[in-house]
Amino acid sequence: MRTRAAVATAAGKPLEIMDVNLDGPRAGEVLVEIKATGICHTDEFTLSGADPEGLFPAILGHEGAGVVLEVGEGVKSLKPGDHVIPLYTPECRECEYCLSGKTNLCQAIRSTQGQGLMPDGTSRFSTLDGDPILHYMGCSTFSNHTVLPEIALAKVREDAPFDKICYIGCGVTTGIGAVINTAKVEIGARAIVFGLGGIGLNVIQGLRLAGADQIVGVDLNPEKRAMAERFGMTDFVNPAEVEGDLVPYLVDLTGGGGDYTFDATGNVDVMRAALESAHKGWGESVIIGVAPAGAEISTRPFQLVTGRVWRGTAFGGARGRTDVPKIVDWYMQGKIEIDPMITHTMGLEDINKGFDLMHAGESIRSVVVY
Ligand code: NAD
Ligand code: AHE
Ligand code: ZN
Repeated sequence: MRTRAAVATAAGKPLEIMDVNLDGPRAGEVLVEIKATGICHTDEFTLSGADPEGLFPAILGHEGAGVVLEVGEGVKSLKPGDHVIPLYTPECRECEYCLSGKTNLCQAIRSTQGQGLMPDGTSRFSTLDGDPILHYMGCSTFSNHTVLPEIALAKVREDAPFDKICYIGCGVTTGIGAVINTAKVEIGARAIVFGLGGIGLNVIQGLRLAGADQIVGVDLNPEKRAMAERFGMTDFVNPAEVEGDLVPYLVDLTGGGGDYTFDATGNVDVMRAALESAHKGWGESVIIGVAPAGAEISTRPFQLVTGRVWRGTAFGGARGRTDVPKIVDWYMQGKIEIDPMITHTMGLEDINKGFDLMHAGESIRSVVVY
C-alpha cells in the first residue's frame, strides 16, 4: 500500500513529508493505522546524528497509538479493529530476558530492531522509486501506517483517546515506571528530578502517585516550573540561580540528599550531579536520559563506596504488553493525568514545527494527529 510519512533522509535535516510504499504484514506481523504520535526527545536525538544506532533514511517516531488493520499469518493475540500502542521494548514472554523476571528488556528482536529492520531482516518501507527506508525503534510512528511484530504491540481499551494515550507509548510510562518499577519509591521519600520536560514531569507525577513527601525539580528553563508544580513538585531549583555548587545546595535542601534522584536530561554532567545529590548510605540515582555517542559518565568511586547506587531504566522498566494496558486504565480512571502535558497538536505536514518547539523549550509534548 501507499501511505504518508515523515522521512528522516539524513542527520540534522528536517523531516521530509512524502508518500511511501508499505508492504503488508508477514508471518507474526501486524499492519497498524497510526492515529496519533508524540514527538519524544529521543526522536530529536536520533535525527540530530547523536545516536550511535541512528540510520538514514528512516521513519522515526516511537510514541504512537492506532488501530490494527490486518494481521499476518500466525498472529493470535490481535485482530483487525483492535486498538494498540506500539512498543519499542517488546514483550515476547519467551526469551531468557522475559523469563528472568528481572528485566523488561526483551531481546527477542533487539538486534534487527537496532538495524532498522523487521525480525526477518528486511524493511517494509520503501520510496515510490523502490529504495528501502528503514524502520526506527521497531515502531516508525511518523508514518500513517506501519508494520510491527505482534510482540511489539500492547492491546488497549477502545474508549481511550488516541491523541492522549499515544504518550503512554514512551514518556508517561518511562517517567512513572522509573519511579514505580525501577526505583520502587516508598511513601514519604524525598526525591530530586533533573529535567522537567516530557519525561521529568511524568517522574514527578509518578512520585506524587508513590506518596513522596518532597519532590525537588531542577531545570535551567524557568518556564517549566508552573507545569511541574501542577504535577506535584514541591521545590524548584534553577541551577543558573544557585550561588556556589549545585550538589551541596540540593543536599542541604533535602536534609542530606535525595532518597531517590532521577536524570531526565541526557546530560552526563547532570547525571553526575544527580548521583552525588543522592543521600549518603542509601540514595539511589536513576538515569533515564539518553546521552550522545561518545559521552561517558564519571564520579569518584567513593560516592558508591559510601552507599549511593547508580541505576538506569529503559521504558520505565515496563513490560509493555502487560503494563501499558494498565497505565491506559489509570489514565481513564483519572489516577494519572496526561492532557495538560500535551501542549501542542499538529498535522503530519507540520511535524517539523514540533521539533522547533522542543528546541525552543516551548512545548512539553507535541502530538501529531493523522
Ligand atoms: P525534553 O526536551 O522534553 O526535556 C528535557 C528537559 O531538560 C528540558 O526541560 C530542559 O530545559 C532540561 N535540561 C536540559 N539541560 C539541563 C541541565 N543541564 N540542567 C537542568 N535541566 C536541563 O526531553 P524529554 O522528552 O523529557 O526527554 C528527556 C531525556 O530522556 C532525553 O535524553 C530522552 O532521550 C530520554 N528518554 C529516555 C527514555 C528511556 O527509556 N530511558 C525514554 C524517553 C526519553
Ligand atoms: N540507541 C542509543 C540508545 C537509545 C536508548 O537508550 N533508548 C532507550 C529508549 S529512549 C526512548 O525515548 C532504550 O530503550 N534503550 C534500551 C535499548 O535496548 O535500546 C545508543 O546509545 O545506542
Ligand atoms: Zn521516547
